[in-house]
Amino acid sequence: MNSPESSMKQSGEVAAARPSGRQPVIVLGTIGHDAHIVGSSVLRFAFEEAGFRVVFLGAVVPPEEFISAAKESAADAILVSSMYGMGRIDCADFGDKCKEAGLGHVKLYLGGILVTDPEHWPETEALFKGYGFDRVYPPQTKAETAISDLKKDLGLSS
Ligand code: B12
Repeated sequence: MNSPESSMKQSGEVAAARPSGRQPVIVLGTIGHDAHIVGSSVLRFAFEEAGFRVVFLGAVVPPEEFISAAKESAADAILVSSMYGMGRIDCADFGDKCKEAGLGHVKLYLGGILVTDPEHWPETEALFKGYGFDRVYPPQTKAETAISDLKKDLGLSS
């Protein structure tokens, strides 16, 4: 773990990479009735360490709560974790709900263990992209992968 000073330096670096100079904000949590909180917590600390402000909603979060938190915090991205296999139900139309709430510009990322049945990954990815997610990650994805992707998507990477 870095010292608070080095975290502040990193957060300053990420913010300085933006024309606005504003620290990028993500909303993060585990959707629906899903109680698995460990993966989200790992992501939380990794994103904070990388200089993002994280609005951490914890586990058992209804889709509407992600959306209201993103509006309140003027979030750049919403990161949804789904571990218990009910992702199809919890995530259906998430993108449409975000657009209806005026959040069409917000990046939507989804990861975890999304389906219970052993489908081929490209089918699973296509299914959830159809629900409006910009990026969909297979099980065991490392936080670093999503951090690197989000920096790219927000135009922050060097
Ligand atoms: C611990 C655990 C529990 C604990 C959770 C405690 C808690 N509060 O967190 C308890 C005992 C409560 C539990 C309950 C259940 N569980 Co459980 N659980 C697990 C277990 C063993 C470990 C999960 C974990 O903490 N992993 C450690 C973290 C660090 O890893 P991670 O969660 O995978 O997250 C990483 C990546 O996946 C990724 N990631 C995750 N989300 C996202 C999101 C984004 C955007 C990105 C980029 C990356 C990302 O980043 C993280 C860091 O690298 C897994 C098995 C497993 N090996 O995964 C089963 C597992 C997830 N559980 C499972 C099931 C079925 C259940 C129950 C439904 C069982 C039941 N019948 O009651 C209930 C559901 C309860 C509920 N309402 O959610 C299944 C899910 C099957 C599926 N999806 O098809 C699993 C896979 C076990 C299995 N092999 O069957 N569980």
